[in-house]
Amino acid sequence: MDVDEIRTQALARIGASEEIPALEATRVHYLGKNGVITALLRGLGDVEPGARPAAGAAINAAKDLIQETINQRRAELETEQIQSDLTSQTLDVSLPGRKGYSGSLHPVTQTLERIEEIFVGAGYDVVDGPEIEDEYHNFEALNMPKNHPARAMHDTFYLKNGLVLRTHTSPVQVRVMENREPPIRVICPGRVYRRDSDMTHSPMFHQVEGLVVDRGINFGDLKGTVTEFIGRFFEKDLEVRFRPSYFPFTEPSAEVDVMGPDGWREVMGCGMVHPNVLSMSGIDPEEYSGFAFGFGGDRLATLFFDVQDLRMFFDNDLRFLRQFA
Ligand code: 2NM
Repeated sequence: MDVDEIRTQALARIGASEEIPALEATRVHYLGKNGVITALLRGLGDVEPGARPAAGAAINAAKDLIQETINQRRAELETEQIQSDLTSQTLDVSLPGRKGYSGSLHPVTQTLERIEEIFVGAGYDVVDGPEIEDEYHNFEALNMPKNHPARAMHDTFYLKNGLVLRTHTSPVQVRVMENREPPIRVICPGRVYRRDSDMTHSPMFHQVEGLVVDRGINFGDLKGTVTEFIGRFFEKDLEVRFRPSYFPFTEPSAEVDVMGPDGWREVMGCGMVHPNVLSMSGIDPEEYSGFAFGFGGDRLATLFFDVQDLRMFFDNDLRFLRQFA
């Protein structure tokens, strides 16, 4: 083959090379150490001296053209590669991201915070105390001496050394009466424990108790406070009923019902603090009187959020909890 044929064939092969490796093979075939063009240049020695310069120039021109054409083809193939990478590998930034969930306060916490807000707005202090109590603060100081039948109603968890898991937050209020002078206005939210579990009872639940002690506090103050609280908590003017009841630590005592969709619903207990309870904690019942009330924070949450089974609040099922975010 002469140079012209080789050049023509080489240019055709370069144009037909669709991938960079194929193009590189073409380059080696013509311009490599053992390539076709290289062989022609080596063969120049056998050419008749007079024809040598012209032959050499022709081969070199072919060699330069082949090299130049390969460079152009390589640039083309690289551009094509980039274009195809761009189409096959681009990110569709319009795709929606994977959905994440942000945490939120537990519905019982939300409820307790709303309750605290209402009472703080009325000038009450929020107070807490130990969940492990001695029997004196949990029972005796609340007018429930040993063997008092009301103690049996509390389904107490007993610990060693005369300690108990508190069955209500009243012992916190006892400690307030021991340590402060009237006027006293406190609410005590917190966990309490009773050996009880069904649709409406969990062995751990949250109580909120309120206590007001001052000169001249009467049952009208209690009724007004409780009624106002219920209206603010449920965010509507609900019908409220006070029904006579009994607690060892209050006299008189009442249960408070609220009119719901299917009739009266019990929401809390309350009463005038028993004179024995005041005097045991160092407050003179001749000079001062007080009212107290108590309710389940979780129970109020079930009424507010319309949840059927109170234990759902403690199952930690995220499908349930996310509904309150
Ligand atoms: C209730 C109902 C009625 C109450 C009484 C006291 C204290 F410490 F002052 F004696 N604290 N809480 C009380 C009264 C609690 O819960 C149903």
